[in-house]
Amino acid sequence: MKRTINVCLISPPQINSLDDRIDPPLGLLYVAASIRDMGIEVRVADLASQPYAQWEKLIGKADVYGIEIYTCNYPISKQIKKICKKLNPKSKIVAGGAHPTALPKQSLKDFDIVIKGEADLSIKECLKDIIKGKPKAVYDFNIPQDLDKLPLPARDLVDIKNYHRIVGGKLATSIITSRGCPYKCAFCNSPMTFKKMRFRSNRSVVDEIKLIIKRYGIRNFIIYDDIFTLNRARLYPLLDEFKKLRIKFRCNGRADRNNYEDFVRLKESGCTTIAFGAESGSQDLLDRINKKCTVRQNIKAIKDAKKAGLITKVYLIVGIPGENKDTIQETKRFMETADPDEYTLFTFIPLPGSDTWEHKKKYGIRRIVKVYSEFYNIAGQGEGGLVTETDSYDLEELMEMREDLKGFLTKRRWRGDIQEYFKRIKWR
Ligand code: B12
Repeated sequence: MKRTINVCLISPPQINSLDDRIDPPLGLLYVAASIRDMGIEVRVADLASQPYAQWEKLIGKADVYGIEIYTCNYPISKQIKKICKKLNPKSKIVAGGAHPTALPKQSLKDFDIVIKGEADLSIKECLKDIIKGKPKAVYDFNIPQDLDKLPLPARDLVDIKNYHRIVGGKLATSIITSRGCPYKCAFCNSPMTFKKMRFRSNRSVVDEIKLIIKRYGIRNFIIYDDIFTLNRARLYPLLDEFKKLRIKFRCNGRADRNNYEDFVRLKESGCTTIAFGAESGSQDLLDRINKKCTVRQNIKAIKDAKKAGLITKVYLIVGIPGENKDTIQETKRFMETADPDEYTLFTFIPLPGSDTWEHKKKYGIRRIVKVYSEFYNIAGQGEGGLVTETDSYDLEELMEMREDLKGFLTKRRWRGDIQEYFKRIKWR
């Protein structure tokens, strides 16, 4: 391999999605920034919403290609790899992201190199090895301990105004102020990819926001931390800074960790919407997935957050192992009692890297239809692949339960950004 190389990082499209150009590929932009820091030329090809006929042109010739792979994108990533090899048969294809992190051996059958977990540091080692002509097959977890030392995401490599995220009625963009999560919910891949919880300093977050305002004039944000509101000692001073910046934002909270005062402060600092992973109205199901939170806590948090003037959103999952007609009724009752403003309904999928994938028996998972393109969910629409059978349901029963819950949910009245967004895309 020659001494000077160039890299193209690729974000595959999400073909099942209603709209896959909703947020810029933030993780990929972090990786791009690290590569640029080495003085290596890097481009980003975000294939979201791009016609297939354009892919070859968008990807272009490079020495190294990096593809971000979620499980549902695995099949399409293999197609993308073929395009890359056609463009440059000598190129190396690096696979990263949630899926190769969870299933590195399998991923190596289709790609040249796998980087596990956060790639900010490993990508540098990997590219140096490629230049030397001796890359490893797998680069193991190399966790950045001090997030402040990482370069900010290379947002200039995409057109961030060409994404559709709406927060507070206006175009927004994504930021992340911490990585990882101290909880280990059985359905989530985050503990596998991030291993350890780390926070950025408030100064670094404020500097990034100021830069985005200055460069792009964007003042509305979606904060993608697994739980933004975890640590009051850092949260309250950060919210004071947000107030001064006059921004609007949306974030994820946690019902058992937040109280009314937190919600009031969030509201005062420009928070429009807070989302909780309520998942289900059945305490038994919450316990089964190690949620470490009660239905009562979820109800109280939603009521308190609404009282504080926030729009409240809940993430629900239908088909948690153990789900049956009775637990569906419990979820309906929960939604009636808590009365959140918005919801997203996901269909349960044992995602590679999650505990439900690793320990199927423990959760009574009888069957997984391993058609990876079906491992998707469409936010807001309640649509998603049906891939699991458990001790309490088969595929048909799962579909019936989902239709039942969807029927109930769509009859209720909702308010929030997602409704606004759906109005816009219907209108377009
Ligand atoms: C924000 C987010 C989204 C956003 C925006 C995604 C984006 N492109 O930024 C939206 C709403 C669009 C989205 C959609 C979906 N998401 Co999502 N999402 C997330 C979330 C909450 C945060 C991602 C993030 O920004 N993290 C912070 C950055 C720093 O980390 P990162 O993105 O992982 O990137 C690091 C590493 O992964 C790695 N890396 C990333 N890309 C690459 C590329 C290369 C070449 C290399 C070497 C390394 C590398 O290095 C990065 C820097 O350290 C994660 C959960 C989580 N905690 O990570 C889920 C998560 C990634 N999503 C997930 C899923 C399943 C989906 C959906 C299929 C819908 C769904 N929920 O079912 C869709 C499909 C999207 C698609 N394009 O195909 C799963 C993936 C699990 C899996 N095995 O596939 C996760 C892990 C959540 C979970 N349920 O466990 N998502």
